[in-house]
Amino acid sequence: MNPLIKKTQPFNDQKPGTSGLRKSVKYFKADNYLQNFIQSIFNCLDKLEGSTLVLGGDGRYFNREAIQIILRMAAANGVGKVLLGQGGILSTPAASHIIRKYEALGGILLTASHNPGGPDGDFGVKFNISNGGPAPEKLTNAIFETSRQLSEYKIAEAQVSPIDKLGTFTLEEMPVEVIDPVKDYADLMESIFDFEKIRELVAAPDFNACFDAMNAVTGPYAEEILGKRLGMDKHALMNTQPLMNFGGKHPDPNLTTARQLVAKMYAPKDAPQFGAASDGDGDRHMILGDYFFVNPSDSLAILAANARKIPAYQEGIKGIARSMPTSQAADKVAEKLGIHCYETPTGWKFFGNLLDHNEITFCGEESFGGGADHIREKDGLWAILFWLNLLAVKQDSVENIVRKHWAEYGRNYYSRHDYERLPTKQADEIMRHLQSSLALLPGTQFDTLRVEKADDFTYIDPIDHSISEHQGIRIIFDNGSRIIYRLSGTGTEGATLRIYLERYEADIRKHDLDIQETLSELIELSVKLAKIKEITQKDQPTAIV
Ligand code: VG1
Ligand code: CO
Repeated sequence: MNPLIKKTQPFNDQKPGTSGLRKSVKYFKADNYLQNFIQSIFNCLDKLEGSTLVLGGDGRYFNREAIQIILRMAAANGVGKVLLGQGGILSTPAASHIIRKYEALGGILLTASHNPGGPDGDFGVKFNISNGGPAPEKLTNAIFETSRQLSEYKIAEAQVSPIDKLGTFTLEEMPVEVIDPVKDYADLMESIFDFEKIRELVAAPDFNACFDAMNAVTGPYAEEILGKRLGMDKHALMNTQPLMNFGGKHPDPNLTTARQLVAKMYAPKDAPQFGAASDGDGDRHMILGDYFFVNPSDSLAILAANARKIPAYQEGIKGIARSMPTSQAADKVAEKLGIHCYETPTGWKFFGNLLDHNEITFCGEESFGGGADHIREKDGLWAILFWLNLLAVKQDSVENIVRKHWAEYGRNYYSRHDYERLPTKQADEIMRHLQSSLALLPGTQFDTLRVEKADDFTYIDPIDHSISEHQGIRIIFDNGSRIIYRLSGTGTEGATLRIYLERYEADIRKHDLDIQETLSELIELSVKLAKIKEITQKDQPTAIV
């Protein structure tokens, strides 16, 4: 084979963020933008020649075209074999599992996760390493440096690969195996949870559940696992057809964007007992009860506290990790269990080392992310199946399980206020201003709140000792309350400032208060300390999660 060597100009903006490179589709469709990034990944992989790579995506607009390009580039770069999800489909957790199961060198995942899709939406590329997890910072930095100097890329002659039919074909000399995107993952889930028990629950006449795939990648997974294997009714599975533009909706499972599901679960009459949704690429989860929302930070804590109820975790869990802005609810559980709770920067890549070295079994993030050591990505359906298994064992409602948890451990009132699409200059000014005020804050009293500690979070990986700086401004008060500020690394337009607010309440008589009201003192202070109004002229956040 004679690969074509194409001359190209480097781009200076291909720095992967919290979870891969995300840009609007227009960027990725522009001349050589995708090609350059893929070649930059390939140039950074020592053992690429002859290796096996996994390829697939969340099915969004440009997924199929991108797959054709990447296959031709893989063949030209000497890749030994590609395992491709049929039709170009692989959820992020399924891709992670397949990389591990078939001992691939890594995988290229085409997704912009919860960002909207379509010709005017976003696209994204992630590289995952052989443990199945997102590339660590050392590698993403190397890819970025390579992309800034790239002058050529390799691609095989144009030809259309048949990506929809199961089986193997060859592209030049490279075999491409088109695999069922669902089966391996569904088997893995069946090996973790008690499907028999969940089937009984689902079949019970007084139990109704519903799941919203939001026209994103989890649709086929839900149909197989929740529908075929667990017996959930067709009508209980909503929006299971993956669409290139997600039906024009925002595939983000939260109370604002998952409107259809929320309307069902908050109906005044006959609401199901259990509701769940996942995001564009299937790694997030939202859990709802009848007229009840489970905060994702609480979800992690509750799963950890109840781990022994699940077949795979009967022996108990080794440790927990949560991203720094995630509420400290999991810490209370770890304390009681006598295990360690690690605090890592935002993004799943920081959990990989802890999982690989058996330091932790569960990990999670406030942004609707939860997962365990079965793969190296967060896993939406895993968390949903966990909850179903728990409901089946406990024979109790979602709300009761959460309330009993608060009664035992206390409640961490929690909310995130986002200021989206700020001019980058304003966002940087806010962060600079906060950084410069850190030294003076400790010891300062603001009404009932006294600052105990204020810093810019630095993480030292306990396994490889790599250092990650500037991972968020933390203001910690002596009653355990916290205000955290950080800039999003997944947005594609301007800058998004996230403010995370948390207040702990041990008193069970105060577990039924309004969240925003309970946090109001912290909210006001967070706006004042960061000079939000002066710098942005904004009175309100654009989103409250
Ligand atoms: C957001 C979340 C973070 C998550 C990341 C990727 O990042 O806050 O917790 O790991 O998205 O998730 P950021 O930098 O915008 O805050 V996904 O499901 O979008 O791949
Ligand atoms: Co996602």
